[in-house]
Amino acid sequence: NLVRAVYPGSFDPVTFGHIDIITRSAYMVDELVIGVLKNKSKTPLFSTEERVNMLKEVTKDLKNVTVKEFGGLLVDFASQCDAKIIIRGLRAITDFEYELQMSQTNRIIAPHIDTVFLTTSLQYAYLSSTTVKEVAGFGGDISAFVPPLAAKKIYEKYGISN
Ligand code: COD
Repeated sequence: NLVRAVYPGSFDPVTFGHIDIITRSAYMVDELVIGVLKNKSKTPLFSTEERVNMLKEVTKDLKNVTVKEFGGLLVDFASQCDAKIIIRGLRAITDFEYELQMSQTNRIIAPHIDTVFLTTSLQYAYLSSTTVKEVAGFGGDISAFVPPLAAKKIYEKYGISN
């Protein structure tokens, strides 16, 4: 029996914090499916296709990782993938309430699916897609936060040549 997990998120854009969680969880399971949320109410900086392609590019060396987009309920997506595990990353205490609420809700609507939390690696504890966009939008250096490919695309979005 293969152990399969999904790692869902907005990934707008993917950061080293996400990549750290992907690498560590890919090591623990047979197959990891990254689920990129589409149709979020908040307009993302990158289209679903752009976010999927960026994730594919930065995970291409991880042989047991695939990237898919999803809409609707996360637990339905996990079921479609035949995955019983949802992976989430935990940074500071500020993540906790939201994550707890989401995992409890998901377990009530789909008791056979469990959420597993990986604590952030310390060097990425402060890192979020939102702050990356904030820094990039003002022309700041984001090379410590995202892979070069993503940095290039982020600056392009803001019309900044780097
Ligand atoms: N270090 C470690 N982990 C990190 C870091 C970091 N620096 N940065 C982000 N992460 C983790 C996050 O904690 C999260 O676990 C994951 O990486 C992805 O982060 P984001 O911000 O890209 O993704 P979110 O939080 O916007 O994703 C939200 C979902 C898409 C999972 C959620 O909205 C969802 O499931 N939507 C579908 C509808 C549904 O089923 N809702 C749940 C019912 S309660």
